[in-house]
Amino acid sequence: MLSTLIFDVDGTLADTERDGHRPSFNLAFREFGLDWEWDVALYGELLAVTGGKERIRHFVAQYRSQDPLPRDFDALVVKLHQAKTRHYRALLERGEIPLRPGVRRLLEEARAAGLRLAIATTTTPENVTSLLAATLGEESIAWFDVIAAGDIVPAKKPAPDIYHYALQALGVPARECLAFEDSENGLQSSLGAGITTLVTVNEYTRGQDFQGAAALLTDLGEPSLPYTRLQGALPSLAYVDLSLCLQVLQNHGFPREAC
Ligand code: XBP
Ligand code: MG
Repeated sequence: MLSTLIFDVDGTLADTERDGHRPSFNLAFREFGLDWEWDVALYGELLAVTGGKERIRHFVAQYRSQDPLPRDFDALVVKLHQAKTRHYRALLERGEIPLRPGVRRLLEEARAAGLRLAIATTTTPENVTSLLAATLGEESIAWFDVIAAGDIVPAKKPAPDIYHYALQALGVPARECLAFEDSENGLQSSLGAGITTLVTVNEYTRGQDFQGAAALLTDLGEPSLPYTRLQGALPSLAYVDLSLCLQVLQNHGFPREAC
């Protein structure tokens, strides 16, 4: 039985990283007078670390280890991330990042069929609500019974914490859920919580290891713009609707709760 769809945000609901988070980090670095510039290629490497604050710390440790640490570095990381989030939300509110193909259509179909919707993401709750408001309208925030986001859990993806949190808040077993992810870190997180997962890739994640995914697609597709199947037993050219979601869960569902 499929009762709930759980969506990742960055890379899944919308292609937010290259032209959203990345330039927002760079604006924050400039605002604080730092000569750090994350170009498209470097950002692709930094995406191995989830969480914006964790990513900044990783960047300094890996790429600026020769520089003396700025004074009160921990406080600076928090301030940089707050500034970045401000820039990112402004960019979303200008409508610069659209939803990926099939996202609106599947959300609306799921709502009409009485399925529950939830979010499990590493980004901040305010980034989630800004993206939803900008793309689907303020009222869409209430479509999601649970928005599990960011620092609400101690360990970010690939740890399963955020998906465990979402399942607990929803009060549903993993076997009734289908997760939608875009990255290896995200897939490890949802699988770690025992949730059957459908992956739609993007330019940053296409080459990653998606072992365990129920299906690997270019996107959720539209009737007029079918997805391309990259892995798994779904039809090779189609679009993801609830009947396909049910088929995925039946064919690939976990026979047991995650340990
Ligand atoms: C992707 C992430 C986030 C974003 C940046 O999240 O790892 O950290 O890159 O957002 P998702 P923050 O789980 O939705 O794929 O700076 O707010 O962390
Ligand atoms: Mg993602």
